[in-house]
Amino acid sequence: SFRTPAPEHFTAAEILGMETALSAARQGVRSSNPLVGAVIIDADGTFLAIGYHKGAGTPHAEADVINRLLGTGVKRDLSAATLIVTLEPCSHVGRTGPCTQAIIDAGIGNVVYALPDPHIPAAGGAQILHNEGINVRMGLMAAEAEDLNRRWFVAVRENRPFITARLAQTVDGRIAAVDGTSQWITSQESRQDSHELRARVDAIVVGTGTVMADNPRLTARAADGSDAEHQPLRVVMGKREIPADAAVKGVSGTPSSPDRLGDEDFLALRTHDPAAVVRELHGRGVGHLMIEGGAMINAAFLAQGLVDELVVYLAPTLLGSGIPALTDLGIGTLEQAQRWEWDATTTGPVEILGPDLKLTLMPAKA
Ligand code: AOF
Ligand code: ZN
Repeated sequence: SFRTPAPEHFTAAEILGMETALSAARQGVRSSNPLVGAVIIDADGTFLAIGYHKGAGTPHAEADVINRLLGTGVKRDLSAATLIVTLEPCSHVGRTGPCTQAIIDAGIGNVVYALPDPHIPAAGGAQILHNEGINVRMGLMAAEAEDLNRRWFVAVRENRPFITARLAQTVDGRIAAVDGTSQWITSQESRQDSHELRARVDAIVVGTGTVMADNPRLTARAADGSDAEHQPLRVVMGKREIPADAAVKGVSGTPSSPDRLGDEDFLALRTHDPAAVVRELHGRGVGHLMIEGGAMINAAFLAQGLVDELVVYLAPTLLGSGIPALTDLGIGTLEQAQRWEWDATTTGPVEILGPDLKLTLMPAKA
C-alpha cells in the first residue's frame, strides 16, 4: 500500500476535519460496504462541504462531498483545498467510482485519509493520486477509523464473513438442563435483543442437534412476534437428517406470515467442518454470520479461531448440571486459555437486559 512520511504533521483543521468525517460516516447505514465520511476544507481551514457514503450501491463519500460542493458542472479552483476521508479513496469501478478519478477531475490538490483500503480491487488509490501530483498523506485518526468499520476490516482482511457467536447461558455456563429443557434460560428482554442481532446479520448457523432439541425458527422477530424486515439466511450444519417439518425449513406455516419464508432462505450443509461452512457462506455473499449453538458447534468454531465476536447473555440462574455452552476446546492448561476482552466500541462492556447481563467480547490483542 501507499507509504507516506510519518503522519505527525496534521493541522488542527485537518484533525477537526477527520473528526467531522468520522461522525458523518456514522450517518450511513450498515451494509456490506464500510461506513465512510469525507470533508473538504479550504487552505485556511474553512469547511467547504461534508459528505458520506449512504450504503452499498450509493455514491462513495468522496463523490458525495465533491457533488455537494460543486453540484453538476460548477468549476472552482480547489488546488489549495484538502479532501479528508476516513478510508483510502478507491481506484476501482465497482457499483460506482472510482473516487480517484472524481478527485482528479475536481482538481483537488491535497488528500488526507485515515487507513488504506484492504479490499484488493479497490486498493491503490493513494498511489494513483500521488502519481497525478496530488499531495497525499495517511494515518490521521487511524485507530478511530478502524473501530468505525471493525467488522468490515476483519471480513475483508480474512477474506471471509465476520463471525459472531451468541451464547445464552446460566452464570455457571449451562445452555440447557439435564433433560434438555432450555426454554427459557434468559429473559424476554434478552431474547428480544437476540432478535435484533438476527436482523442485523446475513446468516445464522445452528447444528442439527439444536434443531432436534429446540426446533427453532431462526427468524428475526419484533416484540409483537411479527417478522423483522430483514431476515437472515437460516443454515443448519451437520450430517444428521433433520425432520421434514422442522420449523427452520419455514414450512411449518407460522400463522403470522407462512409464505414469507421460502426454501431460498434455508440451507442445510451436511458437514461438521466450520471452515467449510464459512467458505460456502462467503461464496454466497454472506458478510456477517452468527452462530447460535449448540455446544459442539460453538466449540468447533472457537477452537478453529473462527469467532470474531462473542455475545453472551448471562442469566442469574444456576443449573449445576446440564448441557454446557461449549464442549472441549482442546485446552489442557491455563496458559492455553482463550483470552477475550471487552469490545470498547459498543455502548459499554456490559448491558443490563431485565434480570440478565449481556457481554460483548472480542479476542484479546496479544
Ligand atoms: C471509497 N469511498 O465511500 C467507500 C469505499 O461496490 P462499490 O462500488 O460501492 O465499492 C465498494 C468498495 O469500495 C468497498 O469494498 C471498499 O473497498 C470501497 N468503499 N471507498 O473510496 C467510499 N464506501
Ligand atoms: Zn470510492
